Amino acid sequence: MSLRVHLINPSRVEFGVAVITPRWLYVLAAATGREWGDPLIVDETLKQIDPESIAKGDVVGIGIHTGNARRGYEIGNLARARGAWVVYGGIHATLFPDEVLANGAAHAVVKGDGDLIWQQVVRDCIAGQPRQIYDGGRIAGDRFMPARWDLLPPDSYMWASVQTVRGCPKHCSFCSVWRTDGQQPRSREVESVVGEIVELRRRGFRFIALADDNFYPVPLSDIAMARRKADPAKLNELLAIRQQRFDLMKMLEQLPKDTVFFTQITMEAAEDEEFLAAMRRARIKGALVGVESVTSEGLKDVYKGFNLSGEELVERLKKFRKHGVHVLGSFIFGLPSDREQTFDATLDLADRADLTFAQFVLLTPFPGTLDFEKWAKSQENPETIDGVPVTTHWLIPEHKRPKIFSLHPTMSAEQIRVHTQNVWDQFYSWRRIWNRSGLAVTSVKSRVAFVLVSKLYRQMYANTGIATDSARINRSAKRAQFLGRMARRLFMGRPMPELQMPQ
Ligand code: B12
Ligand code: SF4
Repeated sequence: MSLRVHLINPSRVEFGVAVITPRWLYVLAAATGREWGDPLIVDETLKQIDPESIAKGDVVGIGIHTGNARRGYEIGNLARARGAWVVYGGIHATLFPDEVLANGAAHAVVKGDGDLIWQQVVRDCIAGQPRQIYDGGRIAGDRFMPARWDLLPPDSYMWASVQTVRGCPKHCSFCSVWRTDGQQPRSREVESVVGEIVELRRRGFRFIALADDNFYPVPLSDIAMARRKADPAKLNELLAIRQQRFDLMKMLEQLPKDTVFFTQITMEAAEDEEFLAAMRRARIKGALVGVESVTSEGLKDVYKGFNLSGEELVERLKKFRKHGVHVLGSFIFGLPSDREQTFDATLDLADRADLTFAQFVLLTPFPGTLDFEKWAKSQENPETIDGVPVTTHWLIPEHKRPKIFSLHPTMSAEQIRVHTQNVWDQFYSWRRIWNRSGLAVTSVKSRVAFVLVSKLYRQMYANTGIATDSARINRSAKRAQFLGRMARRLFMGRPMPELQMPQ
């Protein structure tokens, strides 16, 4: 049999169905080209790989972020033992190429964007001469590859993901995006983005995640600043990016009325009525907003001074809802300024700010972030678990990995974990979900769907992420599998093979 290219998204937990398509798989599939046939795509969040599918001389591409790097390394070792060429890419490989070479049985590591360089890497492997390190760099927005959605497995995903802009001008301390993707927003061409969405709608996908770091990369305050500084070059650049956002939304507006979008955005967008109105017309009905903390001290902890706190925060979040944008509020627990009362205060705010969904994540020093650098420096003699220092926590077996890394000034790690679990439990209690469903949708059928999706979200992200015992994690994965199969049907639409590009 002739050699094949494999693209593998590692995961230790499999759900049978997944919420969002891992976009890199389908972008790299497009970047592979047709010379070696269609790549074999495996997303382990659906089903684990079959080692037998990998043969001697095949090229195996593995994409890793920090959370799944360890599973990725297992796959790499397995693939290499079967005689395949092993290549890694993704954010974690970009940050730690040497670690990947040492632990992942890698022949090669690709740093940065894979779109343009991947075909060369495959070719070098097949010629038996891969380089150890390739640098894909940060490519310009107009060179991003549209994904190969024709390779999607049937009945597996609820939402497809399309990226419209990469990079973020902010500099939050817990986030690596502005350092790896850069602070200069790189917008994709509008036609290319909409072309992909049209193809997905033809296939029956009507829920699309705009998988951007920040869908609102040019706040009005930055434009005002460029005006004040009388910097015409900067001003024109910002206005052009802003205009491109409006052009995109104008085209989305013309897509079939049952098409719905979800994105990630900073809360500054709520100050911009014109932008919110365009979002409503484009049917961008949901947005993940990084609230992070409900206190001004907490916001200072994470360098997010552009966020609001207290009552102003409630009003700002409500503004999204008034413009038809449902908010998934994202909160971080375990910040140095957090106290026991912060948990209840956060739950109370989430209730009062009309949030439709919320996630409560534990402060984790992800590499590539300012938090990580500060924390790693503070660990003179880091604790080790199974011989692995906590400063490389992602290499510790998942079930033994600490959930909290920094010593908190007033609370124990277990206290923070238990309080966080409790906030998830309360926010997603039957009573609260049912009440929220009445505000979010009207018909009984839609309310039932809302309840289902809320429970699914909780099972997938709370219990598998924060729980410490593997029995609870397995139970949650099983429940999520069941809910996921039911929920998927609600998300799909009637295929529209005849759908044309809007003008
Ligand atoms: C959309 C998104 C999500 C979505 C959808 C996830 C999904 N199924 O795709 C949701 C909201 C569910 C999500 C969840 C989480 N996410 Co997220 N997410 C993103 C986001 C914004 C975009 C990802 C994307 O689709 N990009 C588009 C594709 C095309 O780009 P790409 O993945 O970078 O791939 C390119 C290159 O990296 C490279 N490449 C990638 N893989 C490979 C493999 C090979 C072989 C090669 C050659 C090249 C290559 O080529 C690709 C094309 O250029 C990124 C930020 C970002 N800019 O990437 C964060 C990001 C990946 N997420 C992050 C995190 C932390 C999480 C969570 C842990 C958050 C949480 N606390 O719950 C969870 C984990 C979920 C999980 N278990 O995987 C971090 C990861 C940090 C890190 N060091 O690992 C990021 C970078 C954001 C951040 N703030 O720092 N996420
Ligand atoms: S958290 Fe969001 S706003 Fe902050 S740097 Fe990252 S992508 Fe930008």
